[in-house]
Amino acid sequence: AFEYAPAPESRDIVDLSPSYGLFIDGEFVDGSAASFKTVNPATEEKLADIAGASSDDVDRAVQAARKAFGGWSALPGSERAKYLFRVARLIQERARELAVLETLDNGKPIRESRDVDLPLVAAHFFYYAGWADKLGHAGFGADPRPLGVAGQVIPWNFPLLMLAWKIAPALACGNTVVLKPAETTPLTALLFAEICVQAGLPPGVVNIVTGAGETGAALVAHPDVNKVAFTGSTEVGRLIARTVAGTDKKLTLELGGKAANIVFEDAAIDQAVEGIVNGIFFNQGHVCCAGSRLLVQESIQDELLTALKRRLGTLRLGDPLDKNTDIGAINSAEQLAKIRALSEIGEQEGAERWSPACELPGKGYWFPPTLFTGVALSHRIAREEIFGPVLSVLTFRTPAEAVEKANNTPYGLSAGIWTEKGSRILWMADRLRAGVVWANTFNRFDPASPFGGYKESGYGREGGLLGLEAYLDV
Ligand code: TXE
Repeated sequence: AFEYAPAPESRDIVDLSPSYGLFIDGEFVDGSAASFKTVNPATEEKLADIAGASSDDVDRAVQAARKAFGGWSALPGSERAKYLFRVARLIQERARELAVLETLDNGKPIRESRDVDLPLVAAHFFYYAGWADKLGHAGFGADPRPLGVAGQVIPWNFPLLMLAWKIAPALACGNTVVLKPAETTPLTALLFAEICVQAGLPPGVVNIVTGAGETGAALVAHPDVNKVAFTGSTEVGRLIARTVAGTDKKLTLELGGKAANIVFEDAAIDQAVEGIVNGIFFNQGHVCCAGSRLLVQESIQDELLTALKRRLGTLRLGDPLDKNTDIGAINSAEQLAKIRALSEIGEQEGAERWSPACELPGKGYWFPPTLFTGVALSHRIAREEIFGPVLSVLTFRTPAEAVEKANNTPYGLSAGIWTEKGSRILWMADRLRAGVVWANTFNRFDPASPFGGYKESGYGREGGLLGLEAYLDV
């Protein structure tokens, strides 16, 4: 029963349909709310029309997931694992197609979707497939139980990877899922639905409803949803927490960040420069754990900034489908407006703005790599999430001052430390209020490693063993 058909041949070129339906109970169906279009942010050209899910459609999807829950949760874990391994292999087989589609819909460089997003997406399905028959040995008691129907709402910065973070552990634990992708990046979730069909996943185990915030709100509020998982803005996270309060739904929230990337005078400077660039310019800075504040020790400020500016001058911005591109398009006009507005505020507040000479394409949404120096902790560009390719530089003198400044933010998602001193790494990591602390690296992910924030960055963990706990009654 678990033999799968070979992947279709020559699917390197994406064959886009003019329109896409909702995926409910194993089938693509029409939506009853207004359809909307998804565009290529690098060209502003329409890619496809997408069905809009009304609250009735959300209800149908939740009912399909409820109906499927009995059978799916009753399957032995080893059988659920077979389906998940199969999904993982199909993702690998169709990785090029998925990567091209992700880049078209999101604007991220193909080098990233091909070499980072897609391998991690497959890795999450493999990792959680491996747990499906070992849940009794995961430290949660002999017989942990799935929660039921999971309602999952995800953002546009890593459309397929956020889907994997949410769907893989949910299914491994025996839950069924209704997922709402972001309205600007629905395409890879819909291709994933096709992969679920190809993998023979029983109807109703995975359902995808497309639409804007109202669709997400209807899903989160649905009385038959047992677990809500959200990644997105702190503002919407708060709304969702209010909706879920007073119900028996479990909730995990993964929200914004304002991470400090801390460089000490004894750091290997060239390596630190690469880490800073990766920290803030990876995915155009549309990363919740982006190293958006550079904290540099005062004694090396000039040396580091000179090296960093030289490096920024070599970054190539342009066509996301070009394999040589480092910086792609900003995902939407709204996000571009937010980045522009906060950058203007940075100048008004007195920080000094710098970008390398860089020609922006005439069409599409673009923002050059940007550096702000002379930034004070009180400046908005040092406190608010810009979610774009903009780095705010601050300085410190002592490790204690670095800790104080790094923690001086409402967020607490991640931090980075660059030093050759092992003891200092441990001393700092103990004191940084961040869910993830990287040392001499940045933006490094692994499905076995739990990820999530402190403070206004949210609660709950995704990834690793703790990522299972979020989908189980233990
Ligand atoms: O987020 P929203 P937006 C931050 C980042 C960015 C800002 C705004 O700073 O500039 O948020 O981005 C759905 N009930 N992050 O407006 O609105 C929405 O349809 C239920 C950080 O895109 O939070 C989408 O699917 N769902 C972040 C998802 O929520 C609702 C990633 C996220 O959209 C809803 C993205 C509602 N009332 C943005 N309203 C991160 N942590 O990585 C909207 N949605």
